[in-house]
Amino acid sequence: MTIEEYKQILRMRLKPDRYEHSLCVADEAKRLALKYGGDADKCYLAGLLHDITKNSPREEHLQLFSDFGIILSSVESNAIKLWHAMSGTLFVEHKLGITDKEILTAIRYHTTARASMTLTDKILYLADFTSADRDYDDVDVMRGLVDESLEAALRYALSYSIVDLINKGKPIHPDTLEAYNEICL
Ligand code: DGI
Ligand code: FE
Ligand code: FE
Repeated sequence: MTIEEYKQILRMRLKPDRYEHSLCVADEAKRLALKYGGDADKCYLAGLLHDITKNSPREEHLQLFSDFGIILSSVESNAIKLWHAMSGTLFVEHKLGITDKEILTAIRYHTTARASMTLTDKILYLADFTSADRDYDDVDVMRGLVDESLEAALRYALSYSIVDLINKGKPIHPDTLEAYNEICL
């Protein structure tokens, strides 16, 4: 499939603002790959497709989980915002036929992060924070950090996310905690 064909599928599946976000994350992931010696094409494609099931109804996520044998943990069952990282990976692998493990794991962990992230995992996770469409309190700090060091940006982004989740009284996924702990050790 060509990039244009992937974009066509995204335009059908996503709301206009989410489609624009996907294009911005793809551009940012490519920029970071070129800056940090990653694979620019893979990072671009992972960025383009990372939120492909973000606007899907709950039935579509649940159908993908049941078709491909995914059992949700209690934290996952109760945090619907985590679903699109798992269902998106299944969609990209099984419906779009993408087999590249770098792309698949980057999409899989783009929301929670995880311990032992690959360069592509880190680039996608951070591009989702620093893409041109993003606007939140610390976005300028994040954009500064991501151009200094991926590790420093990762530490800041994970701390920011965990504090935000705690302030909202939400459960923290173990993968997020493992990513954070690894950086602190
Ligand atoms: O899909 P995006 O909006 O571009 O960004 P994302 O995939 O990083 O999703 C962000 C959302 O996911 C945000 O509302 C917080 C939520 N989230 C991220 N990590 C965790 C989490 N929610 C819970 N409950 N636990 C987590 O560890
Ligand atoms: Fe996402
Ligand atoms: Fe995103």
